[in-house]
Amino acid sequence: MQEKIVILTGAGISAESGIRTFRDNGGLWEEHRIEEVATPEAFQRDPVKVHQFYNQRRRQLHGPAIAPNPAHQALARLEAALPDQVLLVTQNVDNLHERAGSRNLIHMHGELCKARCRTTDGLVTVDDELSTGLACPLCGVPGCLRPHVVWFGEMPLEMDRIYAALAGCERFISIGTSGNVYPAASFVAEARASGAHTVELNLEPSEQLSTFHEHHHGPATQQVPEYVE
Ligand code: BJW
Repeated sequence: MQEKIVILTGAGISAESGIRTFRDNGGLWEEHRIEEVATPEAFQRDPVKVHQFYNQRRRQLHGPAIAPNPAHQALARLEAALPDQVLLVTQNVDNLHERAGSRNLIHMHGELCKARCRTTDGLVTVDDELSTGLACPLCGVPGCLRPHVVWFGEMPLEMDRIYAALAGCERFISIGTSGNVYPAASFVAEARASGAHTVELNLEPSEQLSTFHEHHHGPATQQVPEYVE
């Protein structure tokens, strides 16, 4: 039987590529209040501040210093070695998994390099900055585009496909996530209830530790290649 594997990744897998996590020491939520930058209400109240937060992160992602690390690369090799068996679900809005070569990938919390037209729901690629004065290329209305990210209180993307994969997988591997944010934090319980073997690879024990059958702690660039290869 070909084993079906679902892999969930969080900010920890990109930490060693130079991208800040959210809740660690030095994480993004130390400098920015969630209610001011990561809710639909925040965007309605102060779109300039929210655009600044995401523009700054997009600029960093496009900079020469940021590149996929050995953990992203190991997951891309795993997918290539096991065609049609691996689904990668990332909570990250960066593009390091695709830059490493992963293709069967769901960005459940959206993508930093895309924006959404609030009139048509269509997506556009963003290479540069979003602003309140920018005319939307899809509907023409200035300031219509919003970052294509999932804020608190919004529904994460492609949930039907994710739940179907969790119900049908034999192995669930969680990498570099604190297990604080739902619904991603409950995926391990879903997979386990469906009979999957569940594995955590994280720098330190996560909030969901007791639900995993197996756990290995340490930096992703060591733990991931070691576990998957
Ligand atoms: C390393 C490492 C290294 C570091 N190597 N590891 C009460 C109870 C339950 C739920 C709720 C509740 N009240 C509200 C809710 C729902 C809410 C929620 O979960 N709130 C909690 C805070 C309680 N969730 C939502 O609103 C979500 N929507 C929703 O629930 O819709 C309804 C629904 C119901 C049922 C089914 C389906 C839907 C939406 C959540 C949106 C989250 N958005 C953000 C921002 C996205 C855009 C952006 O990037 O700005 O997503 S918040 C932020 O947290 C971001 C991340 O994807 C997400 C998770 O963070 P992550 O990846 O875990 O990062 P950290 O920093 O927390 O952890 C890093 C980990 O890495 C640590 O463990 C380190 O140890 C480790 N690490 N270096 C390996 N080198």
